[in-house]
Amino acid sequence: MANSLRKVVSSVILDLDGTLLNTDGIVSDVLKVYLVKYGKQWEGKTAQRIVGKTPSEAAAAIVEDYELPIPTDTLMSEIYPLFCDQWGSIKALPGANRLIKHLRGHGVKMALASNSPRANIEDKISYHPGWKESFSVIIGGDQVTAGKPSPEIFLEAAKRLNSDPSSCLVIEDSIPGVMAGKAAGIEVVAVPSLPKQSHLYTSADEVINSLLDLRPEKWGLPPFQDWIEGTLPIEPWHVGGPVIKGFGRGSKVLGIPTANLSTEGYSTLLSEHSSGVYFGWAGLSTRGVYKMVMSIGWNLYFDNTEKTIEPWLLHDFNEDFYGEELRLVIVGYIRPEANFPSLESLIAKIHEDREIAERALELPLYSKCRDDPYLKSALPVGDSHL
Ligand code: ADP
Ligand code: RBF
Ligand code: MG
Repeated sequence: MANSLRKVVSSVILDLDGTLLNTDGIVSDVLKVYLVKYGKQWEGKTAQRIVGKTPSEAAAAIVEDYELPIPTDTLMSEIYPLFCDQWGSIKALPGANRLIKHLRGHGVKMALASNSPRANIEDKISYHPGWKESFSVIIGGDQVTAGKPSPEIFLEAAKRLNSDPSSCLVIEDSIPGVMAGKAAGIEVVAVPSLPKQSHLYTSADEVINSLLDLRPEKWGLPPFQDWIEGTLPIEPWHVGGPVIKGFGRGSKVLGIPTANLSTEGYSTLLSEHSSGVYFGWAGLSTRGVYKMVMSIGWNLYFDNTEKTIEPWLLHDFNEDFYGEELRLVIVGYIRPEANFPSLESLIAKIHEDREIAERALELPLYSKCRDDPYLKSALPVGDSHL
C-alpha cells in the first residue's frame, strides 16, 4: 500500500474484460479467424498491444501491426458481428463470482467501469447471473469523453457511487486501466491478464496473480471467510490422460517427481485456470487413488514457455509409470505461483505445499472427492480394494 495510514475502502470499482471476464481467449479466437481473410496469421504477442484499449484504439493497433489495407472503421464494422457471436461463451475468470458475491453480501458498493461500449458491457454480463444487479453503477467507454488511461471513467464512477476517490479501490488487469485509476487518485490492485507481466505494473498499489489472491482486509474491506487450513475450496474440475515424459528435472533437480500430461488436449482448460499451486486426488489406472499437490503455470524458476500441470503424487512409487492413464480431480487452491531466488527455497516451499495438501485432504469437504467417478473410471474394473 502506498502509505501506512490505511484508508478504509467503502466502494470497489471493477474493470470487466480481463479482470472479471476471460475475454482474451475470445479476442484471439476472433482475430485468428478474421486475419485469414487478409492472408495474415494471428500472433499471440498482439494481445499485449490491445489489452485495456478502447475498441477503436485496439482496431488501429491491429491495422498497423498486420499492415491491413483497410481503414480502422472497416475493421471495426467487419469484426463487430464476430465478437457479438462470442459474448455468450466468455467465461468468468477464477474468483470473479466469488468476489462479486462477497462484496455484494457485505453491502460494499460496486461499479463496473470498462473501456468497451456500454451496450456491449450489458450484453456480456447478461450471461452471468447476479452480476448486473450487483453493480449500482455501470459506465462504458462511450459514456465518457476519453477512455482509460484517462482518469475520467473512474472519477465518474466514484461520483455516481457517491464516494470520494480516496475511499474507492480499483481492480484492473490492464496497464492503461492501472494508469487511469492512479490518475484518478484511487488505490489500484492489478491482476494482470497476460502472463509474466507483473514487473510492468509498478504504479499499482499491489499486483496479484488472480482474484483468488485478493485479500480485501488489506484495503479495509471485509475478509473472505472461505479459506480453510491454508486452502481455498474451488469448484472441483477434472483433467487426465496418459503420463508422458516432461522436463525430467522433477526427480533429478528437485527430488520431487511430477507426472506430466500432454498439454495438447487441454490448453483451453488450462487457460481457464490461474497459475498457482492446487491439490486434489489422482487416479492411476493400474494402481489406485492418491493424494496429489501440483503446480499450474510456467514454473518461473525454470521459465517454461508453455503453461503446464505438474502433479506430484503423494506416495512412494519407486518406479516410473509412463503411458499410464492419470486422472486428476482438483479440489482446492493453496497459493500463487512464485519466483524463488534459489532452488533450496523452491524445494522448501513445495514441501510446505505438500504438508498443507496432505492435511487438508483429510477434511470431509475434500476427502469426499476421492469417490469422484472420474477417478474410478480410470481404474481397472472390479478393483474395489482401493
Ligand atoms: P518427467 O517430468 O520428465 O517425467 P520427472 O523427473 O518429473 O520427469 O519425473 C516424473 C515421473 O516420475 C513421472 O512421470 C512418473 O512416471 C514417475 N514418478 C514416480 N513417483 C512419482 C510421484 N510420486 N509423483 C509423480 N510422478 C512420479
Ligand atoms: N515452480 C516455480 O517456479 N514456482 C512455484 O511456485 C512452484 N510451485 C510448485 C508447487 C508444487 C506443489 C509442485 C509440485 C511444483 C511447483 N513448482 C514451482 C514447479 C517445479 O519447479 C516443477 O516441479 C518443475 O518445473 C519440474 O518440472
Ligand atoms: Mg515432471
